[in-house]
Amino acid sequence: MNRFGNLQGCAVDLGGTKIAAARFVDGEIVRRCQTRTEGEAPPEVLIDTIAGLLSELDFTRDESFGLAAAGKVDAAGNWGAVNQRTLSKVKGVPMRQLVEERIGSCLVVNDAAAATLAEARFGLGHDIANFAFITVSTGVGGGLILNHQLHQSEDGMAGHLGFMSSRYATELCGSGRHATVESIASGRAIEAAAKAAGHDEHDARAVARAAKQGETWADSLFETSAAAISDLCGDLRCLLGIKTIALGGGIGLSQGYLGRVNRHLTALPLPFQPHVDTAKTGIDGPLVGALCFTQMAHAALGASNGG
Ligand code: BMX
Repeated sequence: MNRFGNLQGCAVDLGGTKIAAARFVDGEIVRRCQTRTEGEAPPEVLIDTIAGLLSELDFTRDESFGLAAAGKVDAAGNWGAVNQRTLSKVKGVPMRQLVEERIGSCLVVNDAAAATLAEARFGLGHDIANFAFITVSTGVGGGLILNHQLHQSEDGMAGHLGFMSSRYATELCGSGRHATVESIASGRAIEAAAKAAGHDEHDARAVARAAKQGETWADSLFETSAAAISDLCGDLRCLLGIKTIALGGGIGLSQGYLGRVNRHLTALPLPFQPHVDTAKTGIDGPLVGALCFTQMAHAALGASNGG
């Protein structure tokens, strides 16, 4: 059995830091390319970047593709950044329509929701009725599987776990809310805290290296990030009875981060401790999930047409 079942076609993952594209053949990624996300770019430039990546994969208009994007995606495929500091010109964008005009047929889904689908089908959430995915990356995102279904809301806000409140946070978040999990635990938050501590040449990877080399200021930033994520896991346990949570994203998957989260979790009373492990679909989760989402939509359409 191939790693990702029978997935076939192209997928794009537009995250806060990078835009990645991949071509799947019979459940395996056979080609991939990526570029940096220009956070200040207008939507049409971001769409052009997507078009450029897909052309590197010899995508043709008669194909359709799956697009996972950071931001909220409503039922009509309109796309808007919740954290305006990450994608500052993405507001109420008719993304599905613009992409179809510029590139070809595509379905759009939030990137963390896509990774949730991927993990439910090929990873930690397989065959589990109630499951959550949390990405710790540029932001903190998430997705919920409730009764074996991806939980979605009309406006695309459902699953935005990074905008829950955190007792470790005090700052104004890019979402406009104060003291969110994202504002203390995300890659951007770690970078901002490093800068505030006088280490302004450190991105999150550099902070991780410093922590590994025993720098206590860097270690404490990751410790606080992990503590906020472990609180979020405890919240999901008592809010939705979720017992299994997958952790993804560049920071969530980084060496030692899961151990930090689980150490904080063991400080909670047992009923608040879900099982937390790293996402088996890894950094490819959003790409895999974008195609899963597209496959599910086409199957549902076929069924409703009596196909
Ligand atoms: C933010 C939000 C989510 C996204 C999450 C992870 C924006 C632009 N992003 O919470 O929609 O899923 O970050 O995004 O509002 P990533 O770029 O870190 O993968």
